[in-house]
Amino acid sequence: MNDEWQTSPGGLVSALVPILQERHGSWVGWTGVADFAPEVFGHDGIELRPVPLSEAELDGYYFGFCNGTLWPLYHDAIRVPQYHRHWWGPYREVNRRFAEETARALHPGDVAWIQDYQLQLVPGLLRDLRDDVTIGFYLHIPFPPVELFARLPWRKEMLDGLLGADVIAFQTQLGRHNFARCAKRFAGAQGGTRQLRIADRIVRLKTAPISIDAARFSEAAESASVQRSAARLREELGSNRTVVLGVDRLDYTKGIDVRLRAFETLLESHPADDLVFVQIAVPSREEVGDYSAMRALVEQIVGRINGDHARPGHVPVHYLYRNVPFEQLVAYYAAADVMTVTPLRDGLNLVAKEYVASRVNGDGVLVLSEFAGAASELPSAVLVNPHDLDGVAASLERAVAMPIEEQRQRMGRMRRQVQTHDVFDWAQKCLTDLNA
Ligand code: ADQ
Repeated sequence: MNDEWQTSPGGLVSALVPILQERHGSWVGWTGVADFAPEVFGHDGIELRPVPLSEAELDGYYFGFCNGTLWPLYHDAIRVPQYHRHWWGPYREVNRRFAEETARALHPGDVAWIQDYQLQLVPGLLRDLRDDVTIGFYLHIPFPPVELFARLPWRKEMLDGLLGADVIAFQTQLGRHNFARCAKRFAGAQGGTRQLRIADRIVRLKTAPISIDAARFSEAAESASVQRSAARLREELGSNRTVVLGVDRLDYTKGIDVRLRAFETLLESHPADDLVFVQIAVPSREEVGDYSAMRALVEQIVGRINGDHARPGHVPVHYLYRNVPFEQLVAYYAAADVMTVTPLRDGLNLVAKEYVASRVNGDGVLVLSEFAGAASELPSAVLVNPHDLDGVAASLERAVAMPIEEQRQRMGRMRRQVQTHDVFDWAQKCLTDLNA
């Protein structure tokens, strides 16, 4: 069985695996398959502790409470969050199961580090089971402002869960401040935005924006095979055209519709022969209604733009609805003159950093939403308000026309930031905070 396990791709796993290997740590998680509960086993020098989820729990807990309640609420309620008691029950139950499995893995004095919005009750539940360990929590998505969080019927329970941690870390200062306000307003915490007192305990709050394995992207971008693929892509897309790229999970928070509309506006004043847009969208949470609606909208806009502007041999928008392998993704980053990252709200957004890390020639323009956490680290991007369509179109126009010297100056600053603050640096900082 073990031979069939594969390590998930992505920065979080590559940063945590070496740390867990070095410390002989355990990874507590779901297998990704409903009703499948293998025993604890070792893989790649790490103890893996699967937590089972039934098909019904997957519906109520994951698609329901996590992605129908918390995800929209925490992303500025840009879709209406649903509050169902029959989703809250499974959320509590699954969190309890994770806390129990984690408690079994821990020795006195150990550190437990809990990741993300699906497990916000675990710190409190775990503390009830084990008061001899240090507990950290990291939130990968935004923490909403008090007037939105106030709507959650289980707001007090959620905060009590989080406040079971010794350290809670956020992508941005805004998230940390929002949380501190909510904890004081609804959970009886006292203190400031860096430290809260709750009963007789201190909870420390940190800002620690996550990052990527920047060297892996740069090395791939420099490799002969990726350079060949990038050159071929440029050839196929039209060597004289400016290539504009978007890469996202197909999620309504990502503003894929916004950038397509902005591109459409641009085509009104530019010959379609000069520009080409490539949107790569990885299928995501298709079981949730708001996601299938967003997919339909994106496909409608792509169809409209191509219907209006295509001619034989030239299609203005190339739309790929699929997962793209790593080397090919880097080839797209390397081939794109302009990268568009326009979420209406995003915890951080790794794609922005991946593009920057892949621009080994030092040119290229990043158009980045002010509402992505990454914006606070990358002020040299062309920052846009994704709610202002004319503004996004004007910024896209500016990006397409940006002189090479300006591109290099901006990209140079962004590359230095991403290279010196990679995901290994992030993990080290978080663990140092936890051990302090
Ligand atoms: P996500 O919402 O998934 O992450 P993001 O940070 O952009 O968003 O990460 C997406 C990842 O998926 C990137 O590594 C990207 O390369 C990959 N990806 C996207 N489309 C792809 C495709 N078509 N083919 C292959 N790979 C693709 C959540 C939060 C973010 C936060 C991260 C990390 O919503 O705000 O930055 O966690 O904390």
